[in-house]
Amino acid sequence: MGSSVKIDIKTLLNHSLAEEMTSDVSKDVLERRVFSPKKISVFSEGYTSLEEQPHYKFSNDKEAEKVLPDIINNNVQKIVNDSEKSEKDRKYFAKKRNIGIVFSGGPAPGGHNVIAGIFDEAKRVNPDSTLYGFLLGPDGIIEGNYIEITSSLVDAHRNMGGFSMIKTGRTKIDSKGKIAFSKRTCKDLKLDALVVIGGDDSNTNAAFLAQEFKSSGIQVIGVPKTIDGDIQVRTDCGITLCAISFGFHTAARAFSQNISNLANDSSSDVKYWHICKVMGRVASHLALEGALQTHANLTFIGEELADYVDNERLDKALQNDELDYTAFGITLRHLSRVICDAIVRRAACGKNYGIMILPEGILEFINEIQIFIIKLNKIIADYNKIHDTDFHTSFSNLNEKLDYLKRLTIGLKSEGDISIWNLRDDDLFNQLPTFFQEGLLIERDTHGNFQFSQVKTEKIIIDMVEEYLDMLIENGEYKVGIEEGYYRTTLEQSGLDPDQFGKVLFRNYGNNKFFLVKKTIISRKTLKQALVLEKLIKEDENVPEPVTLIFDKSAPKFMTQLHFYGYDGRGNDPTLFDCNFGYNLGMTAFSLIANGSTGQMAAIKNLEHDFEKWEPLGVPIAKLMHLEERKGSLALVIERSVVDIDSNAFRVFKALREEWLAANPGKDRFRRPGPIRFTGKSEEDRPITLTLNSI
Ligand code: FBP
Repeated sequence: MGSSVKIDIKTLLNHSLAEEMTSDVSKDVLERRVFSPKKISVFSEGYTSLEEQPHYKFSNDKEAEKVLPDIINNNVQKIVNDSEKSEKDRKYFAKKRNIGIVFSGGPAPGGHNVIAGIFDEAKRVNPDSTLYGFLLGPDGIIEGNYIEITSSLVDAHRNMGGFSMIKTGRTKIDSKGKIAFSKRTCKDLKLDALVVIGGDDSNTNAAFLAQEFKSSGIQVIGVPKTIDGDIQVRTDCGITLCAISFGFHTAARAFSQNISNLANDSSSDVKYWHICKVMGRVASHLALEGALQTHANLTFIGEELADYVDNERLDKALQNDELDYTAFGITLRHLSRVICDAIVRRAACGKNYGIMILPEGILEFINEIQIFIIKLNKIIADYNKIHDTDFHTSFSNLNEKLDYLKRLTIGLKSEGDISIWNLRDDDLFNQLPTFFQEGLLIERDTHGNFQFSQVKTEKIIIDMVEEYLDMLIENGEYKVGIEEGYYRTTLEQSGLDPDQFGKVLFRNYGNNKFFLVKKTIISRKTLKQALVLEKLIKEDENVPEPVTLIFDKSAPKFMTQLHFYGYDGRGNDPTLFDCNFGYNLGMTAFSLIANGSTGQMAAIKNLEHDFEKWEPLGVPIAKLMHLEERKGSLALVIERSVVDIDSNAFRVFKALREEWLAANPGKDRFRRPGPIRFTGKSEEDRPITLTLNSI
């Protein structure tokens, strides 16, 4: 720095440039806050009404009919502009209201815009209305912990990611006590309506609250939120009423940008396989969208694996007039073989690197693991039911848990336990690595879901891959292909005859662009033996350096980098699609409230088309419910949508995946989706999956 005078720190910090550069609020945030999302035309002014749409049919679940009698007969309702509203209806529409809002479950980009949409409509219609935000999720309702949502609070969060305005939580309002406390909070606040912004489980909860609150006149409206994309609404005859939940697009774009950056790095440094686990709980929608966005070399879609049939095994059994049930569904071992095959094929073309996408819920579709998950769910649920304590409290460490499982197999169980855990289960379970046993025994979430995000799925799979690749190295099958031109120049520069050595070194010399070292040459020692045998060198001579160099380059190292994409995408600021989607869902929720609905979920039809075609709807939550295993017993929940392997999006992926694997001498086919852009024309309109499915 020489003799230059240092500016004192106080003056430096007070300098306008330093203040601007160190402000918590970046220019992007400022731009986001003032951006106005588009409004569906019905919301532009005046009043809306609801048009019943009984032609959209759903088959009711018998249990839902029994426990949700007051909302099970709701129809789909279309929100329309209504300038002819009667005076009485106008008064009801515009009455002063108190509305409570709660986030439930994991954050999803676009959530703040749902609140902004409700706020703007509620205040436009009646500036005296008040919005309350329950803090930290459903706990805020139970415990009466809330804040008033003011315009300055809303303005600070417009078009911003996260749920930080009022925060979120995963508590389920499922007991009589919790429902009573919630009712008391809502009554104390004189709420007219409660809006639950959540996933399938939270909207399930919203339906139960709608039923419970009906007699008190408190309306309950759900809003479909989740990055997982597994809340989709289709009628019995397959008409799509809501193609996706908000947050999915942003998370998928955020993951994809990171994954495509890795593709850039990996194809430059050519030494790593990047293993990218992406969130999505059970469904593989995010993995599929990620594949379409990035053209990663290898992507697995859990839903496809579930349908896998090992035909070889099946045929073999059929020859003896037997049916081999183990041929249906994929095993971990088989999955690892499929992965190895792709790695070996790419390496043969000189590409010992690549990008692999694994959905976080892939294990759910692997038979042997799914059986463990189901059995352990049941064992834990039974234990909790029989004993007056919680399984995870009683057995705080893995050894105690394993010990309990062992006791189930040898009859030391307490009276009443059902031994679905047999010796074979115990043996197989004990063969799993400790971290994976711990993962499978992890506590289920409040809704009884297996917590996939906490299991190192990618590690268990890659460990098996590494083990098998070692075998393939041993028997000479896994080799890095040597490019013909490079080989020739390397040898010719040292005065060696490429043809003479090529025939001895390679198994496909002369008829390929990439040469593969013979399977028998697996070490420098076996290399020398081959050259001596073919009299290219003498026993006491060294292998020529260029030949050793070529051999070393052909010997693969399988180096991986493991990544987990989840929380980062969940917290991303929303794409334009999610800004618009969230905001219009908020206005839809308000319209449903102002027109007297309850037990409905705000939805938008035609998301897969241009914005001009978007249609706001209310969808009856009770009609979307069915019985499902949760915590070892059947519970009424909203059915999750998983990837449809007959959909256009999946079929396009399937048709192109061989090209994207690029196990050929050509170029990789990576796609650069680019960063999420808030302004500018390059930001896409909607998820690729939706666009393809609309064709
Ligand atoms: P929601 O279903 O609540 O939207 O949460 C989605 C999700 O991000 C899943 O993709 C993931 O498996 C899970 O949440 C992670 O949960 P947690 O926040 O408890 O770690």
